[in-house]
Formats: sequence, structure tokens, C-alpha cells
Amino acid sequence: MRILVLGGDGYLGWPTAMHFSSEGDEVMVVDNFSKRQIELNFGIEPLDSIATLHRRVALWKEVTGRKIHLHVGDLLNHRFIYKVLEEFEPEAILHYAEQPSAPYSMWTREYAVYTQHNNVIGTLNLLFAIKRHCPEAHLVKLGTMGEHGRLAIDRNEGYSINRPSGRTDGVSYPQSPGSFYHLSKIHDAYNINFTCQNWGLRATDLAQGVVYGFETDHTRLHPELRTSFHYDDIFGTVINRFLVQAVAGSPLTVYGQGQKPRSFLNLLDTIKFVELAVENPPRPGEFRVFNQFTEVFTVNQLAEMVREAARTNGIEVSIQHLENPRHEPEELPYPVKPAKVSELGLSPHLLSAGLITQMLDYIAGAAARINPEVFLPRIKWRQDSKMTVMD
Ligand code: USQ
Repeated sequence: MRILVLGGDGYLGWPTAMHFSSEGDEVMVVDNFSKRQIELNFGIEPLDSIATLHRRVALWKEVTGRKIHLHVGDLLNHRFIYKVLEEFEPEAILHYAEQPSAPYSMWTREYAVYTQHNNVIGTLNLLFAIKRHCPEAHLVKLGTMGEHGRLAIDRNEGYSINRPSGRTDGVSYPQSPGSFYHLSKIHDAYNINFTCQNWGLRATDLAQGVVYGFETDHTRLHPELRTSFHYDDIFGTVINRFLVQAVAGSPLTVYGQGQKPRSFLNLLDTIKFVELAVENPPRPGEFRVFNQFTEVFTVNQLAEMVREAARTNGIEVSIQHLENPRHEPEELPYPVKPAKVSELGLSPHLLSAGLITQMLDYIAGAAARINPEVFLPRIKWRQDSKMTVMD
């Protein structure tokens, strides 16, 4: 298949591109490097120094003999994305090209507006480009479980209510997002659903939990094929942060009481979920939502698991409960229905002591690069916080 990976420089986009290329698909990556720009603006670096996308694509060719096409450009420039779709004629479009950090979107008015403009308008341009140049293509869009983050209602998978007639109506489950970033994903989902209903496009929204992990068979092929692994307060996700904090011997930073359950999945399973969605496309006009996660933990449980695994490996770390910089209810039940996409065939990589040890060992090898100054949260989004800096 011809597969277009939008956001191909990113944490998820790059390993996804290598995966499909290794399977023999014709892959093109597109990126505008906006995440690298935010990193530069705030002096943030991933744990490993990450080669440029041009270098990684060239190296992939050297190591595997397979070519990944590369275009640099921005979805906000509609002419750019029109041209890419016209020339490449993708059959599947994997859309990761969004500002991915909830904390960043809550920092200032400027970053909230940037996040929503970039994510919502970029996706809207993409939808018009698909309509014009490849209306049969299957759009696989990375959504988020956090769209429903603060509701304690039973929720199934998104937008379908099956009628006895066999007709499906696009009605969303009630949403209650936790950040302007999560809101951008909701706006996207409404736009995508609308274009499926009105123009007959086909799309899958992968409502993803929090991803952890950083190695795949392909990132291991060469140090410069690694994907960006963040542990800072802006881009680092919670398990990745705890692992690095443990190796540094710093307290694990649990926000609030840590009793809120969240859904999680391994990077390897993200890629597998995307592959299953691509192999099983929806009908023209259909907008599917899959809940994409494999396990549910409270943040306390995660912290305990990391502390225990670290102790077994001779590292003593404490758990520190900080005032929660976010506005999150504690002790929310997590009545999410399991992912239908799992029924398509997924053997999940679950978080075990062995896996945590493996990740701790890897991080220990890069310990000299750890910057403990990015461990504490800088961005506060509670109204009552003295440190709220929304302008
Ligand atoms: N947390 C801590 N300590 C930390 C960091 C986070 O207790 O040092 C807590 C947070 O308060 C939150 C949970 O851990 O309750 C998860 O936070 P996170 O930073 O790992 O993830 P989040 O901001 O929710 O966003 C991440 C990705 C985002 C994706 C989302 C899936 O950055 O792109 O959409 O996970 S979900 O959260 O299911 O919506």
C-alpha cells in the first residue's frame, strides 16, 4: 500500500513509518518540525540525541535497502498538502501531525491558540485535500482517551449508534476534556465525522491512552534510528518520566493523590493498533472510533511498580506527591469499554517488572544526558494556583 505518515519525525510517527516500510509498503513521511522548534524554544532535549529526519531516512535506506519518501511542509499550508496527496495518491493516511502536549496547550493564551489552530485547521486542510485528490483513502487519526477524561459514565467507542435498520448514526459520547489540547482532538473528531457523513470519506479515530516505551525492532537497528524519548514536563508521558526519574535517583513526581485511573499502552501496541486499523478499513462514509489502550492503572500503581523494579535493580527512589498542577478529579471510576480493535488480533505488550527493568537498563546507559531540571512541572492550569501563567 501507499502509506502517508503525517508527523513522521515524531515519537510515534517515525517508528510507524519504519514499521510499514519494513513490511514492504511504499511510505512517505511529512513533517514541519514544529515539535523540534518547541524543544529549542524551551531548551528541552529527548534522552537520546535524535538524528535529523533526513539523516534517519537516508540511514534507513542504507541499513534496510528500503526507501522512505520525505517531504517537509505544514498542513496549515493547504497548497502543500494538496500537492502531496495529488502526487503520492496515498491509500492510507496516518495522521500524527499535531501539537501533542496537554501541558503546553495550557501554558499561555498563545500556546492554547497555537495548539487549536495547528491541530484543527491543519486537519481541516487535510480533509479538503483528501476530498479533492484521494477521497477513497482511509484516514487514520490519532485521537485520545482524554476526550472523555472527566466523566464517570460508561462509554463505548465513539460515534456509532447502530439502528435496527442497519443504518448507523454518528452520535458522539458526551465529552469532558482536560485541556485545550484534548479539546482540539474533539473539534477534529467532529470535523472528520461531518466530512464522512457529507462527503463519504472514511476514517478511523484511534482514541489512544498514554503511550510509554521507546524501542522497537527497527529503532534497535542503529543508534541513529531511535525515536525521540521525552521525560520532561512538557512532552514526557508519565511512565517515561518515572523511569528516568528513578535512574536519576530523584523522587517520582506523582501529581495530587495519584488515585485517578488512566489507560496506557506500549509504543509497540500503538503501531500494531494502527496496522490493524489500516488492514481493516471502514466503509466509505463511515467514521469509526476505537478505544486504543491495553491496561488501566492509577498513577500511584505506576509509581509503585517503577519503585519496586528500581529497588530490585539496586536503586532506591521515593515517591513524592506534588500539588496537582492540573485540574483532574481524583478517584474517578474508569468505565471504558475495551477496544474493539483488539478483537482484530492484538497480543498486547503489558507492563511487567521485566519490561520496566529492561527500560531502566536502557535509560541507565544514557544517564549522563539526564537533566533533572525538567522533572518538576512548570505549567499549572488550576485557577487557584499561584503559578498559573495564562495571559
Ligand atoms: N502525571 C503525574 N506525574 C507526572 C506526569 C504526569 O502524576 O510527572 C499524571 C497526570 O496528572 C495525568 C497522568 O499522569 O493524570 C498522565 O499524564 P501524561 O503527562 O502522561 O499524559 P497526558 O498529559 O494525559 O497526555 C498524553 C499525551 C497525549 C495523549 C494522552 C492520552 O501527551 O498526546 O493524547 O496522553 S490520554 O491521557 O489518555 O488522553
